[in-house]
Amino acid sequence: MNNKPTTRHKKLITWVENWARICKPDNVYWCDGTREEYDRLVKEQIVSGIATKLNEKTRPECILYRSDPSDVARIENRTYIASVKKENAGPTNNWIDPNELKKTMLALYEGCMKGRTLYVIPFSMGPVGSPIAKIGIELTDSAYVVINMHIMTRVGTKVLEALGDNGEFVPCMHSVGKPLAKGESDNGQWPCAPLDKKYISHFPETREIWSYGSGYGGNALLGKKCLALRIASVQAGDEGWLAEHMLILKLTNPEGKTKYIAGAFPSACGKTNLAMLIPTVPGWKVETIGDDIAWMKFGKDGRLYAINPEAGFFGVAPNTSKISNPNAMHACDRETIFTNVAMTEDRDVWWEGMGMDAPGKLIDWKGKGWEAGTATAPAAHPNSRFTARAKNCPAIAPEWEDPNGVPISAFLFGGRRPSTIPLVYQAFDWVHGVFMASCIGSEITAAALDLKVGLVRRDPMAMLPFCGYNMGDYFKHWVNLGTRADAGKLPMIFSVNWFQKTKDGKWLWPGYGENSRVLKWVFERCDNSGSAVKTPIGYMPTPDGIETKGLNVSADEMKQLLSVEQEGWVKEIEMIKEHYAIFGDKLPKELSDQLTALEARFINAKEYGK
Ligand code: O2Y
Ligand code: MN
Repeated sequence: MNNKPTTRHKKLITWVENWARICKPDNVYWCDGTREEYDRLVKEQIVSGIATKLNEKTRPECILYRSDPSDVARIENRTYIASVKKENAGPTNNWIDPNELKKTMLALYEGCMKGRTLYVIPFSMGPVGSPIAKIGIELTDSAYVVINMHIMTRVGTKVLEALGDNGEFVPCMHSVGKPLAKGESDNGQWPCAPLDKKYISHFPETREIWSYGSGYGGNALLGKKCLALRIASVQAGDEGWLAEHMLILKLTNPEGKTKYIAGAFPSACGKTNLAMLIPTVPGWKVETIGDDIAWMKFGKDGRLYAINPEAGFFGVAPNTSKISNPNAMHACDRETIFTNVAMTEDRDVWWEGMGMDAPGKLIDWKGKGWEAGTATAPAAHPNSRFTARAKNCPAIAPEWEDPNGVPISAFLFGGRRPSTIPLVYQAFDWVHGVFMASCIGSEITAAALDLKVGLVRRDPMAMLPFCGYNMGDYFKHWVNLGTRADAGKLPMIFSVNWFQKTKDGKWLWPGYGENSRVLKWVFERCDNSGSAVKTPIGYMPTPDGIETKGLNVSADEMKQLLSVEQEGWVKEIEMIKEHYAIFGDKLPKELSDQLTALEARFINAKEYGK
């Protein structure tokens, strides 16, 4: 057992000792990040009954967990930005006074690890030693968290070596919030606290994360949403870089020329699919750098360089199939942790939208028998996940771990918009692009059982749940970055929308691999070759700008996909005014000027896109 500190970093040792005194674990274990450690923890979890070993022939080195039904997703209404001043959390975050929150949480943490081991996880977000990477230390009483962190980040001794005796780290405190009495065990049950005791808390001034009561995903794997987005966005704002909810892909044209594109889309808009896309346009190739988060800094050449701070994918299983995303399917062929999917009789995995019927009787995500035809609920939870190693993805780019990152040529911003927003258009310039990004979002559908059906839930830069400070200040940070850089070297900014529908509710655009047609135009615009026409909303492809050979979309449908409808945009402008109103005087003047200019362009315009 590594129960002695494997570092001489005094501040770190004292911090761990302090938490051990509060939480009173039976043991303290310093993770070394080795494969042997991973295998041992997996074995222990299988023996204890909390994890199930899957079929070694069909799913080598794969295991399955079933979580508690109260602990199945990120919980935004229990997620807090506890800045000293409420104004600094801004109108889009849950705020609590940090002293009050710490008092409440310290009472919960008191003795919370009795009967358990406190694992110390040194991890690096980004390749160890990269000038863009950051180190975090997560304390947790969950072995599930340790093995997931092994896949999602770089863990262990090499990180402590990079930290040295007094390096900087982000302290990340986590407990499942379920102490064990003497002789008690979890008995194969997922440990967590009730919903009203769950807290996912961020202290931006001290760059601390405290999480209590949930063992699931973004609530517990603290490197991902908590560190790499909420805390890192604060650091990026202070230090002049970007921590964004973006995929990064590498696009290669038939001549072998490559460009790197980053894209921000709200959760559940197909980011993982786009990052791993297989183009339908002959000769073009997409490779993956990352599927969820991008950290970007300016290089010496004035261009913006991005790294993927993660080392794996925490992907949604339902609707992932050999058709929608063969690369993701292959990434979870082996060495994968599945959470809340269904299990087949021969101990393989199954989920809705996997591309084949359920093979016979299943065990559903709640551990109960399930049969197609008689079942009344899905076999896999809609937010069930695979934790897969990036290196096992066939589409991973050879340079995905380049410590210096890759130079970004374009940013894509998108959401689910059944009308008004065209398939693709390009910003006139940086500030106009920031304006576009600040307005993205998805239309609220009847399925969400929301009273505001038809309205747009805005998700600026897809960062609504992840921006660790006042979003008005975050907008200003984006505007300012443009003034610090040579305009010609900044990424070009594009809006994309794969989700337009016909009047009778059918998708207008096939999506998936066909999105490569849009990527091709984006590539060509960045290469000064794609043809475009100026409209009130931005530059749009000319009728022949998008490659349509082999595409099963009619000329009329293409016209609709690429039209600017005056009526829809007049409504859109009114909705943007409402959206902007919540930021009060924190809304940068540059962005309100953009809105005024957009409105003026429509007033001056006679007819567009008809
Ligand atoms: O529900 C969770 O805890 C995971 S959320 C998530 C996971 C991977 C990538 N993105 C997200 C997200 O919500 O954006
Ligand atoms: Mn995400």
